[in-house]
Amino acid sequence: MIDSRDTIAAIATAPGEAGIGIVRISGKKALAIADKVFKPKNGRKPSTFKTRTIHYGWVIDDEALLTVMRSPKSFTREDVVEINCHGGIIAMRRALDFALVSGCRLAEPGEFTKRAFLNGRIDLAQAEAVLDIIRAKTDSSLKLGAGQLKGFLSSEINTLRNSLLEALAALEANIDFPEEEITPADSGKIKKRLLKTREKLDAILKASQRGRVLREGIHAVICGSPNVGKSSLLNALLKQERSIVTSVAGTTRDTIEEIIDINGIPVRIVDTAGIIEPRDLVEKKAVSRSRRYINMADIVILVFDASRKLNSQDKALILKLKSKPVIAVINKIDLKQRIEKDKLAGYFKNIIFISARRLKGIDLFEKAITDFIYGNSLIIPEHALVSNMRHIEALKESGKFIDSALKAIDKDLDIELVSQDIKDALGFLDDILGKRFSEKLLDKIFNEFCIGK
Ligand SMILES: Nc1nc2c(ncn2[C@@H]2O[C@H](COP(=O)(O)OP(=O)(O)O)[C@@H](O)[C@H]2O)c(=O)[nH]1
Ligand SMILES: [Mg+2]
Repeated sequence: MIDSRDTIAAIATAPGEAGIGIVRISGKKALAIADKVFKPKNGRKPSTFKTRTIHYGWVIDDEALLTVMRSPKSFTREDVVEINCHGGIIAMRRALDFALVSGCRLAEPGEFTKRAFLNGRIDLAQAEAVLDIIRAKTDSSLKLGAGQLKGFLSSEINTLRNSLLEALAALEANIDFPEEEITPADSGKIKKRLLKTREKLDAILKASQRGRVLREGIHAVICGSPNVGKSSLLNALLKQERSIVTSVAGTTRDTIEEIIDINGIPVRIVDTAGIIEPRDLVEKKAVSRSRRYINMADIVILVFDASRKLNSQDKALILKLKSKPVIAVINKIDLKQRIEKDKLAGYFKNIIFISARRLKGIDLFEKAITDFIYGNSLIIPEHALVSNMRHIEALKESGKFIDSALKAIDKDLDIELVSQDIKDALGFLDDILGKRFSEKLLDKIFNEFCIGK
């Protein structure tokens, strides 16, 4: 086990060449280490510096700035110093090594954030939000993470908790009575409270689908016969050339994956080779890979060429993809149209007409994706959505125990039993906030972080 009271250090910025790089040190000895590592121009000792001040000086012979943040007003609530030095790998490594030999150890992944949690500055959902913010791929995903870090989600969970705590208090007021039965008046009150909590919990869970989409994105795969314009469509979406676009059939021999931002949704989009009958080993591999992507995909984008009649490959693809959610895209509408639209309309609800080359209809295509994901569901502000699978599972479990408590009341069961159900429901809400946690859970969460965060 790691001694959480020792002092830790790490490079907090991304490796590589950059204007500046930051070495972060946190713990009781942070200022004593700064005394050894940092030579301020004014000749004073960093341990005499006021909190939240910044100072010019040197680390060995490199110019640097030192920021001092004393406990408890720091990210970890411990004494923290940050050394801004030049961003080169060697410059940063040297500053870090100097700190390490001066009496601290290298931080574990996510350990600064873990300390912020263990020292009570943020709850567990907020700590998880830090990682979501770092990983956010779109503006909306960022808003989601930022809202969670600010505590919007935590405050929703706390509302649920308080509501359950009230029900519990009302229930336990009955325990002193000899019959150990709930008075009818109280029983009505407690039921009402539990039902209201259940309702609110359901609303949060319902909106979580959108939260998950924003946090994790969706998987889309582009299929279609060779030469219909699959790569051109991906490029039109990327608005930059990425995969090779050419008029030779079967150029995209393998798959290409990109993450694109479609109205705030991170869409992982794979451009497949579009081969049905492989001619060689390379194509065979490409076909089996496409099949895997198709199985995994939330949505398939099936592209057709407007300028020709449906061929056997198109038809084979239509049959193969019948059971998947498909957006059919008819491309090359800038050319004379020969495709049998009526036939396609019999297969697909969603047909979008575009010209990937002329960048026509791309916005309609993007709207089709957004509609597919959100349907007509109400748009709830990003900042209050549940997006993390761990939170969703805990909410579901909590809901089960609320249901069980309600049933127990209806059946006039012992107060103890009802009370235990409510306590279990509370326990799962506590899991979300980290009021209750295991070492194993913390390891799982923080091991996903990088060192220095
Ligand atoms: N006229 C026209 N040609 C297009 C359009 N989209 C793609 N093409 C052309 O069709 C050919 C095949 O495109 P590509 O994207 O490589 O098809 P893929 O095999 O399905 O990936 C290329 O010559 C493209 O320039 C379009 O909207 N209009
Ligand atoms: Mg292609």
